Amino acid sequence: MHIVLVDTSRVVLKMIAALLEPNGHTVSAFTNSTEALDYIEQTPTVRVLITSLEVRPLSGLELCWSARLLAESNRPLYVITMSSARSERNLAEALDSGADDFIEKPPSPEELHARLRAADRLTNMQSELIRLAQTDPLTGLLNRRAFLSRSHEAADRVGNHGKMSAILIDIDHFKHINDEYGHDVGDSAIQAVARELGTEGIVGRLGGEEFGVVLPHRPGADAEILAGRLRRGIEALRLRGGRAPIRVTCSFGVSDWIEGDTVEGLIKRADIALYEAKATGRNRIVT
Ligand code: GH3
Ligand code: MG
Ligand code: MG
Ligand code: MG
Repeated sequence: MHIVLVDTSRVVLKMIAALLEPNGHTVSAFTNSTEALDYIEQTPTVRVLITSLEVRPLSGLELCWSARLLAESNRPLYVITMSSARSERNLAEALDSGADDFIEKPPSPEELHARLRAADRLTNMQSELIRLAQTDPLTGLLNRRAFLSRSHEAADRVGNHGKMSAILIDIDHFKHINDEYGHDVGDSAIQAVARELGTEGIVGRLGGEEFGVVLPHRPGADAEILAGRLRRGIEALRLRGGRAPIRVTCSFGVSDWIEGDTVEGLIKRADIALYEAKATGRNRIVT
């Protein structure tokens, strides 16, 4: 596991790293707690934070608390605090500040390894739960909630004056596919369209046979080009399930980020454009 280790003493850091590294762990050691927090924020592979309570400039408890807030935005992070003065109060304060565990300094190798095995079990389970909560099981794409949440995060980075665009995609006459060939063929049509959407931008299944793509930092013109490519790719699909190969087409609504925009506004405008694409004949793109 990738472990961030924080202590004011380089000797202590070296000693603990020497216990961890032979067991295959990657250790990033810090004497400064603010630098450690920045590193954790920028490094999604970090699974475990081990920090002394006596660190600076953020105290160990403040570091715990801040790391816990980062972890709430959908990443598993196991926090272990360390103190040479083990008192009931230290222990309770650490746990109340968001720590998962508390060890005495210096830790015994057996205890440290056992606690890290617990961390490994727990963070693996958390990762799996996070993955399940974000994924649409039929297509493997982001589900609606995760799609919107990623889009909001992207919009925060894009800001008021930046570029961003969206595409909404809906399969044409999908009821006909279900009615004519059955629900299983309908499902495989949804899967085939989902595969065709690829991985450019934030891609999600928003509902039954409706999908969304958000392109952070890219103008509507780029979204239009991508939509054109997707439209042609989907049109060229030939699905099995009937006597003859089954064709499928989609309609597309494209929208562009405007000053003071919100994700809701962006998607609403793409939805209006999509509605127009349906009304004017389907298998087309409206911007
Ligand atoms: P339009 O061109 O106007 O979009 O026509 P449509 O037939 O696609 O219309 P609509 O969006 O109303 O129909 C969607 C249908 O998709 C209704 C629903 O029964 C079906 N559906 C929704 N989710 C699933 C799914 O997971 N699998 C299958 N096979 N069908 C689904
Ligand atoms: Mg519809
Ligand atoms: Mg449809
Ligand atoms: Mg629909």
